[in-house]
Order: sequence, then structure tokens, then C-alpha cells
Amino acid sequence: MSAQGEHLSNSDLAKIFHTIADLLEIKGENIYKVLAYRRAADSLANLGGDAYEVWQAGELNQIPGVGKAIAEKLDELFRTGRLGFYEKVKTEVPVSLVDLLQVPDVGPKKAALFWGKAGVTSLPELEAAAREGKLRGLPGIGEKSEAKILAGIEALKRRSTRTPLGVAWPAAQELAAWLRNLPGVKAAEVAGSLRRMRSTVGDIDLVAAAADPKPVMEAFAHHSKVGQVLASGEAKTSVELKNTLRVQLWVHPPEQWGTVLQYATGSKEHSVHLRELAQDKKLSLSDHSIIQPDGQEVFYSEEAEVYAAIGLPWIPPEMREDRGEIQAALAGKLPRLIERGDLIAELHSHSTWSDGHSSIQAMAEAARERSLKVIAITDHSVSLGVARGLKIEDLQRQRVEIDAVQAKLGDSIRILQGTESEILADGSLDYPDEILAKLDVVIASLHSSLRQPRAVITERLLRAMRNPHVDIVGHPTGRLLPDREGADLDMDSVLKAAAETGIALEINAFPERLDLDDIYARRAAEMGIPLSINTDAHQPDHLDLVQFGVGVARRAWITPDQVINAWPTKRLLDWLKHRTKG
Ligand code: DGT
Ligand code: CA
Ligand code: ZN
Repeated sequence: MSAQGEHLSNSDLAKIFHTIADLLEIKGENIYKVLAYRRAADSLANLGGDAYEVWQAGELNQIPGVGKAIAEKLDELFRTGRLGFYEKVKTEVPVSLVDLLQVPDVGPKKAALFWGKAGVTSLPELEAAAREGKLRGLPGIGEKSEAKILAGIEALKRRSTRTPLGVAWPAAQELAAWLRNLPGVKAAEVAGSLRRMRSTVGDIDLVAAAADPKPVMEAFAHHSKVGQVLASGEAKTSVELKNTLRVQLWVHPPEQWGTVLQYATGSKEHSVHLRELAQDKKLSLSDHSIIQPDGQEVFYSEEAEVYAAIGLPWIPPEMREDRGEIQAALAGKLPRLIERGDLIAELHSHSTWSDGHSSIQAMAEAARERSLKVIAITDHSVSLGVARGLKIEDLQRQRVEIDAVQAKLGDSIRILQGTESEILADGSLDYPDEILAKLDVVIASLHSSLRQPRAVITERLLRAMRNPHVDIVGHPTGRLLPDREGADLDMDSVLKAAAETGIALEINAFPERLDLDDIYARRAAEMGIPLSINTDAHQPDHLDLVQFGVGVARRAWITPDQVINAWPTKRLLDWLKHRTKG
């Protein structure tokens, strides 16, 4: 193979364009130019396919946000690996200034000020200048803001990465419940990227409704989990919890609830687009109201009323990323997104037969309690020694136990015997075909040698997918949040193979996985590939993690018909049977 794997990735490109936008903004460039780079960066980051291939096909102009000027720059980057314009901007504005923008309350204007008037070009220099009292006295900077900048830098140092959804979610729900119990609080909800179910979040955003916001913000600032208050204003308080998670709380009167919840949910890109639509109707949408053409300010107590005022149906939070949802809403074509209640089957779970913590019966009863009709026990296969994978004889003994539990529990829950088979380094599976043929469900997963080169690991996965006994590819990329990247798979080939073989791809709901992610899940669904939302439960309460997988699916615009776990029992069982027989 040629230097195929060497080209710039979508995220490399997004990073370059984001940096250009930040540098131009610090430089004081025209804001529209800045926004154009930012939009291109976001579009590249969210692109399902490889921008490099789009370039090869001569179709760069089909990427949203990529106009002629950006397309020329992409072309230069792909051809030469560098970008003259970027080099030039970097000679004008030190690139390390971009880091300053991560400090709360430091925007491009202040970064430019610190650079121009105090000679600061990097975060360590900003810290030193603040410690030496060199910032106070600059226009608009007093002792207080200097101290705040220092506190912000400290907070930044403690925060390494974004927080996984599965960590932030329970913490946020607990805080929201606590707020609901405060006197005077009429409602409290989780907002921001958490409400949109992003797989990782920068912080927790909360909204509360209370006629008198002040005492609520006071009480919140003194919550036992709060480590320090980063900022507090009229209607918003930002704190850092003792565990370093940051939380923003908006408090507004109940009659403004709809507008505030909409604003705080974002995304920013979605809301910017909404504001443009509002402007077309001569309406001015702010964080807490809409101002009509005659100057009258109108409040909305329900989110749906805000959308209605702009001429739209209510849009589910998970879709609010400005990825076409507003156009779909305008056209009356919002999909009926999948919900947890649509799912009747869990097809990926573990028991004490391998590395699970509970018996088959306990898992089946837990599934039944959650109104599921089918659970597949898919313990690990023999070669995953760390997870006590099952030998062929073990599989035969396990079948006897499953039959016994099935007899005991009766028709209320159907227990399937499956396996989560290792995909070995050469792409073969762990059991011979005649054994796989006897199992009700076969999941094929990559757990080891994930760092094989792209061509090798892609071919390895494709080979497993071509085995007609395989029903589902488990957690396809093998990524672990927040930091372990997935295998370097050629996802275009993987998706193409799935479409050809009719195999299902998993959306693994385990919060560290969320794999497929929303971008690939959406592409898969668009290609007609069946998806399977599973928790990978190792104990009964893991079955509730399914809500995170449903969140990914909703972010991917997925409808019940596209998810095999949501099919009627007979259709699902027929599909599994047909596949197992090849
Ligand atoms: P994150 O925290 O990085 O995971 O992402 P978000 O989406 O939660 O963003 P965050 O925490 O910075 O802000 C929370 C919400 O506040 C965001 O979803 C929308 C709103 N918001 C923040 N900044 C702006 C802005 O400049 N314009 C508009 N329209 N909304 C904003
Ligand atoms: Ca947030
Ligand atoms: Zn598993």
C-alpha cells in the first residue's frame, strides 16, 4: 500500500481551522471571516466520511460550510501537507495565545489585550503576569479580575479532559433533584450537552425556575459538593465541584422557563440557526425572551412555545446540533426517534459463566422486571482468558442451565444463548462454524491487538463480518471514553461490508463505549444497516445503561424500525435464525 494512512484526518483539519479562527479573532479580524472558519471546522469534525476521500472525488464543495476559499485551503493541505495562510497567521499572532481562551472569562479581546499590553503570549506567561500583579491596571482589569484569572488557570490545570456522559449524568440528576426540593423552585432540569446526550461533556448545565432567583443561587453556591464559586451574576452561577466537575446554573422566573431551557440546552450552533429564522420573522430571540417587531417582550413558559413562535415543531434535544434538524422541522420531516420503551430485547449481556457478576437467572429476571421480552446471554469466548472465556464444553453445559432457567421462568422472558466471540488477530472467530451455528446470537468483537495498522485491522474485521454466523458486530471501533481512541478502522469499508452482508452494527450503551458513536450510527442507518442497541451488562442494574445507547441513537436520528432490539419478538427471532443458518 502507498502512504494512504498518512493523510490529514478530519480532526486534524478541524483543529487547524479552529486554531485559525481563534487566531484571527484575537487579531481582530472581521467576525464573519472568523465564523466561516469555525463553521468549516465543525463541519469537518462532524463529517461521517473521510474528507480526504471527498477531496479525491473532487467534491469538497459538497461539504456544508466549505466554500471556495476553504476548499482551496483544504486542497493545499492535502496536496502539500501545509497551509501557507496558516503559517502566515501564525507569524502574526503567537499560536500559544489560543490556550488563553480556555480560561473562564478570557475571550479574544482580553487575550489581545494581555498580548499587546503585557507581552503575554502563552498560558504560563499569563499565570506569571497575574501572580506578579502585572494585569491589574490594564483597561478593564482590576485586582479582582486578576485573582479570578488565576483561579481560572488553577481550575484548568486540574481539569484534564471532558467528562464522560456516564459520570456527569448521575451527578447532574442528583443536583437537579436537590434544586427541585429548594423552597421557591418550581422546576429544575439538566440542560447543555448533557441534555443533548453528548458522549462527553465540558461541564454540567442546570436550569431552575424560581420567582426570586437570588436565594436559589445562594443556596447552590453553598451546596456541600461545591468547591469554589467561579462566577456569579444576576441569573447565572458557575461553580467547580470538589471533584473538579464544573457546573453552571441559570435561574429565571417560571414564565421564562421555556426560553431559558431552550437557550441553555443549545447547542450554540442550533440556537444561532434558530435566531436567524427568528430574524426572518423580525423576532429577536434572546436567552430569556423574544422581542417582537413592535418592541414588546414576550416570555414563554414552555419550550415548545418558543419553537412554535419561530414556526417550528418542538425539536428533541438530542437532535439540536444544527445537522439538518431545523430544515427537517421546517419541512415537517422530523423522524419519530427511538425511545427506551420501544426496546424489547437485550442482546449483549454477561453472566458468571464468564466475567459477569450475576447468574443467568438473575440477569433474566432483571430483564423481565424491565419489561423486556428477550435477553441473550453472550459470554466471552475461549481466547479472552482475562474474561474467563468459555470453552466449547462450557457452552454445552451453559445451554443446559439456560434451558432450566427458561423452564423455571416460563414464557414471560425468552432467554437466548449467544456468544461474544473474539475476533482473533487473523480475523477468524474463536469457535468453529458448527458451534456458532448452534448459538442463537453471535456477536463478534475486537478486544485485543487494537493498534494494528489500518489496513490490517480493517481486513481482520471484514473477514469476521463475512462469516455468515455472525449477527452483530459488538462495539465496532473499540474506543474507550474519555481517552482511548478506537481502532484505526477504515469505516467506509466496514459500513459497506455491513450493508452488503446485512449484519447488524452495535450501539454499545456502556457509558465508556458509546460505540458506534452518533456520527457513524447515523451513516449506518442511512445506508439501511440494522443497528442493535445493547448494554453489555455484567450485572442486573447495568441494563439501565440502555438510556445512554438510546441517547446515541436519538442523536443519530434513528427510528424504531432501524433497531433490531425494537422489532416485534417474532421478527427479531426470525432474523436471528435466518442469519445463524447463513
Ligand atoms: P460542553 O459543555 O462543551 O459539552 O457543551 P455545551 O453545549 O453544554 O456548551 P456550554 O456548556 O458552553 O454552554 C451551555 C449552553 O449555553 C449551550 O449549549 C448553549 C448556551 N450557550 C453558551 N454560549 C452560547 C453562545 O455564545 N450563544 C448561544 N446562542 N448559546 C450559548
Ligand atoms: Ca455544558
Ligand atoms: Zn461484552
